[in-house]
Amino acid sequence: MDVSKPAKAVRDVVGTAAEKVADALTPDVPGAPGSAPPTVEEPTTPREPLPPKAEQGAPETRTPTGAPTGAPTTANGQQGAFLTTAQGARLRDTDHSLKAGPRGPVLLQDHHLREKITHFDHERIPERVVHARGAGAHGVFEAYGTAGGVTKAGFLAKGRTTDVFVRFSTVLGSRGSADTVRDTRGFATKFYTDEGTFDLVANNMPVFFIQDAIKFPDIIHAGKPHPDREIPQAQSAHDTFWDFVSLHTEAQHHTMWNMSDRGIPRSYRMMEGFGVHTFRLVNAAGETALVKFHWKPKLGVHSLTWEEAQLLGGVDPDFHRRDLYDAIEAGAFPEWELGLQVFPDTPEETFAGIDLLDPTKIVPEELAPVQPVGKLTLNRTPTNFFAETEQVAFHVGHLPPGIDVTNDPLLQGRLFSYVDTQLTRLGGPNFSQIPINRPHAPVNDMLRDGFHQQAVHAGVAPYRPNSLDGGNPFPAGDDDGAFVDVPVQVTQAPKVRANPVSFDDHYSQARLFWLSMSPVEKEHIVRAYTFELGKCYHQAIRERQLQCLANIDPVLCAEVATGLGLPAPEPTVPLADAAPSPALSQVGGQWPADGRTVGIVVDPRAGLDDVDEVRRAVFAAGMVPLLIAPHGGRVGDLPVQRTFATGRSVEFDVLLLAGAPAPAPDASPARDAKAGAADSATVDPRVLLLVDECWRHAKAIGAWGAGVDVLGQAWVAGTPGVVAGGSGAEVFAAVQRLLAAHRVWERFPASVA
Ligand code: HDE
Repeated sequence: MDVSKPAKAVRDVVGTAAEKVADALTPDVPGAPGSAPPTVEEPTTPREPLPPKAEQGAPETRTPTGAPTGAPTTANGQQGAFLTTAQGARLRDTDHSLKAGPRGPVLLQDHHLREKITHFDHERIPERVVHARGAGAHGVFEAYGTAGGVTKAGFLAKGRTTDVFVRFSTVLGSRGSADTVRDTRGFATKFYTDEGTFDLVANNMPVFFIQDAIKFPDIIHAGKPHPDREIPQAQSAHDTFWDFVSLHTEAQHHTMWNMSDRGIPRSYRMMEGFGVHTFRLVNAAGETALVKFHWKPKLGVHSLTWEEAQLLGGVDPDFHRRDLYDAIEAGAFPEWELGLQVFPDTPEETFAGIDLLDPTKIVPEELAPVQPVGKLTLNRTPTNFFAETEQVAFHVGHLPPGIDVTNDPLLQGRLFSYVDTQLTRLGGPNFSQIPINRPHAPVNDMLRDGFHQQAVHAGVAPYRPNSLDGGNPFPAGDDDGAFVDVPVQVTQAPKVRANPVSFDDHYSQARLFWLSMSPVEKEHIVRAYTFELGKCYHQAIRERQLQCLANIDPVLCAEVATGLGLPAPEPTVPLADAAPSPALSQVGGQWPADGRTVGIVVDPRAGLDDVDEVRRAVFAAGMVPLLIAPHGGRVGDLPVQRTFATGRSVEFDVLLLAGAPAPAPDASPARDAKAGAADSATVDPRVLLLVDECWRHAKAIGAWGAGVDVLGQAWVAGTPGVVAGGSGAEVFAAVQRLLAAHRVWERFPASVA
């Protein structure tokens, strides 16, 4: 019988490297599951549970009321070598129901069967109504001590370190939706301070769609899938979203951020974070200041290209989650600086004419610099996604002494919403006793009973005042670190459903953002609006949004109108006289490349000496090399991570070509549609596709040796950001320099100034 080409290739690999197969699977890049390599045979000798993976962290083992237990974090995990019931009785068999004879029926008395099925039936909890799709990690925050002048919060005192858990998220999609959709990202941080937990529940954009929380259900209903067909998932490119934001023009500033590259981050590690609202800080002397919180990523702010984001939605819907966890596992710990913009606490609550209570406005950093107050490092992945990332419960009202809220009407509504939603999502009022939510400060709250109560409260008097429990708990005074409700003066005014007049300006800062963009970023904004509005069915909605764009900028409006085939309207309001804020642009700098991914195409027939050296150089530079070869297993002594069939350019930040591999045995459209018309090619067409995609996504490409021929065949030789010749190490060094700018922007000159 004829052996097909791909089957033969597999046999060849297995045949030539049979003795190495188990070894070939040994992980040397991040991402392999399990803390020990599995054996081919099923293990049958009883042993204790394996330890967690080296990079995994878990909530500290505190009691439900915040006391340290000293137990290892594995104490919260499964115990013992043997399978048991939930009551700890050892079980002999979990594969067969208890039956009246081998042919049944099944007996109702089978407790193990019923327990197993019943528990499984209840494994799901309601997903978050927004921010359902997310990924969390453990870390530590170290304070610089520079905030002492404005706040008495102890965790910001010099040198103080505080454990944190951070959850990143998208807003609109369901739990199983793709990571790379165009959307705002959540950036929620739980600081386990010894004065009580502080939750900084932030986003990667500094403004919001609405000025008043009462409209939150409206914007979310408009952004979620249409209620009749439940499509589209995790998208803003649809009629109801644009219907709302074009009628409700205070959303235009946030919408502009979403249409910019900020809406499609390259990585959670490469996002800024913003507390959005203005908060009020109080220092040890009782003086107050108004502040905005900022997270600044060490790696800079970077984005995907739109086509990458779309391809990743199919090729790797877990792209951001994988990137975060792989980076931590590789030791490339993500870092951010926490910074404050500080404003005087005046009765008007404005700064440079900007209303600090309006969450659709920023204060440009050029007017109020961001002052660093500490550093966040994420250094542990979760041990259990559900226990940690899914059950973590944030709340904007979780504040330590020294930080207080303002009257921002959006913030005020959030103060209600977050507990309310956890009651349903986490099944009752005791969610703060779930391990990931347990405070690292002593808890004595007089809250009692309720579903899933885990504390065993002693005493008889959970009320105040009491004498039966010796008066405990006592109110804390100023010297005991009590929380400070700042006694802000409330202005005498009639009770109204109305906004301050300053909230009526809906366009000036959208224009400020547009004018602050570099030409290439403007191109991306034009194409995002054109794509999204092009996906709407109704012309009336497109026309209405074009009118909003006309009120922001005539060039932007005209470019989008051209793409939609509609006339560009005239503005209906005078164009704002906005000064650009260069800090808003993400291009033009040089940044570290920690944890970036380097794809290396190899040809097993060619020499691999250079490849090994380059691979080591990539590791040494704190990046992750992925070898891409015609087949899996090994090439020479080197492990293959991707084949031409499984690899896709969107997984890599840069591409290196160490060879010009001939079409592999599976380079046939019948086996891999990407192979296209393989017959006439001398290089595997999937390699040419890798080059083509990397090129159009403005990624640096390097080639040496036979790899240089591939550049010619792909028609990219000699173009910007394509490095050829020299040794592998020299090529990698040149590509590394290009990567510092994130992309080779000059490859595509912009048409919008
Ligand atoms: Fe949220 N938001 N939000 N939000 N939000 C939630 O709380 C809400 C807003 C943000 O990883 C929910 O536990 C209202 C602004 C993040 O667990 C819910 C309003 C900002 C997360 C809720 C806002 C955020 C949430 C859903 C308008 C940036 C994910 C599940 C007043 C500063 C937290 C949950 C996580 C989650 C309500 C507006 C950030 C329903 C009513 C502005 C990062 O309570």
